[in-house]
Amino acid sequence: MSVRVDHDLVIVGSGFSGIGMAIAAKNRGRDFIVLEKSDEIGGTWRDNRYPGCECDVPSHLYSFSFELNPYWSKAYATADEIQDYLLYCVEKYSLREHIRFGTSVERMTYDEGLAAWHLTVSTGTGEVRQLVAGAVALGVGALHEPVIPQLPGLESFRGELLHTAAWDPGTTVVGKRVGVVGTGCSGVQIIPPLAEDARHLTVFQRTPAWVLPKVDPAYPDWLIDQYEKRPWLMKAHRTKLRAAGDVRVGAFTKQPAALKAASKAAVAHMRSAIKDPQLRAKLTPDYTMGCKRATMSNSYYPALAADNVTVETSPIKQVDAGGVTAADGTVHELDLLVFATGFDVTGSYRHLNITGLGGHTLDTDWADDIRTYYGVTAPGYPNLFFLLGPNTVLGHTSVVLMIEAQIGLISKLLDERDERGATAVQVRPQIVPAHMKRLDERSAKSVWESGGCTSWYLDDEGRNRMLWPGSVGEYERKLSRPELVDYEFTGSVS
Ligand code: N01
Repeated sequence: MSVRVDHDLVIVGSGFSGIGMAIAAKNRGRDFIVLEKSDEIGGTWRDNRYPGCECDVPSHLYSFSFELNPYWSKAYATADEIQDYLLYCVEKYSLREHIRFGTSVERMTYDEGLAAWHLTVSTGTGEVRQLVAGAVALGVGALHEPVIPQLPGLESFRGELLHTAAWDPGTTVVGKRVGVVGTGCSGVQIIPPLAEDARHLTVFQRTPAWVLPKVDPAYPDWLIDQYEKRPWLMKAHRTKLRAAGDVRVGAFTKQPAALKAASKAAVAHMRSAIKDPQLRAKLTPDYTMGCKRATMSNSYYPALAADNVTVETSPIKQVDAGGVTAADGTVHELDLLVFATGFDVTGSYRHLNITGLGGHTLDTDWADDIRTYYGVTAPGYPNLFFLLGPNTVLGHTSVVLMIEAQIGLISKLLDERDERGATAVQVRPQIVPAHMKRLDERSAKSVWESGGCTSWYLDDEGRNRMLWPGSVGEYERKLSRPELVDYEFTGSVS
């Protein structure tokens, strides 16, 4: 029995990456579908619905360049507003008919003879199906698989447990004793609203965050009107935001000294809200700003200074039915324990069980080190593309810019493959080690590797495997004019 390709392109995930890729595929007339394991689109912005969830990238830059939105209500959009924007894009480009909701990829295996991917997918009803795809674009994201640390005794806790990325919208904290573990970006955002309503809030802090003031004005109606009537004005605003954001990368990659002024501003910000010197000492970071993603909030420090809030810096020793005991013996009785403890950043790929050329699995190939070419292709995995993959996340400006550059490259490579009458495209394996070496050399000088902290940016060996160590402009230039000799086009359409 001959096997046939079901779809030219299968896109996995319907967050910013998946939606952007789907729009490009539709515009180019490709036969494609989108597999989405949840029952709605949105990815990060569908899942992260915790109180206070916002984007710390300016709204007018956190959108597709081809679909600017004059209606952003303020400088930094809330999760709800971003989700509404993505829903609008899905309707405008009639993508819904292409999306298979409740469909989870369990396994992906490359068939060299067919130059296509066999996907085993399961549906919400438990049905398991097979699909064959001429190419696969993974828009599954790094910040997707929530991590709950394995604290001793956690299973015995009788209160409620929640992770920020799986917030139950029906949850109320009014009158409750609440604990929050983690003070990264999610912790800094969720702590103020919880502190406002909870009877008592205990913040379990392992490492203090750098917190900058947030300048977040609402856009007045007259400006929204202007942006609607004169899109060039909105584009000019975006251009300014883009330039101001992208220039900051130098401070992270080359001149951490440039972060001194921002660090001073953050310390002054803390001092203005926190009068207790002991609390100040607990909240003062001992690593260079930017080593972990810096945060912005005007309500975080006032929340920590409130009478109903305790900052616990003694490590968590034990959880029992009634709450948490710290290593110094302090007992914190809790009704609700919230984990703002981040994500398993390579888990989203691991769970896809990807097998490429020669029966090699991505899991094994990446076990000692992750190797990609500009984060989009990986040697040994033809016709497979990563969106916002390794070494392409940003700490300084909008990742949507990176996603668009990647979509452009993927579209070009697939068009080139088809125009040549080839059946497969993959990066030449021999050029990848030199590319990774260059990335390593640049990352070694960065604040992420040398700033005196650990973070999800680094692998177990302390190598940056998440962030792009350059400007968006540089990345766009590399991807928009790809060296086609860097890729192998093989097979022929019979
Ligand atoms: O996760 P994180 P996040 N005991 O991994 C602590 C994006 N984001 O969800 O620093 C005690 O950064 C851990 O402590 P330590 C953004 O890119 C963006 O906050 O490891 N504590 C840390 O404090 C961000 O970088 C927005 O010592 C434990 C925290 O949990 C990324 O998502 C908003 C612990 C985890 O911080 C992830 O942010 C929100 C333990 N056993 C998120 N285990 C925007 O605005 C972990 N921690 C765009």
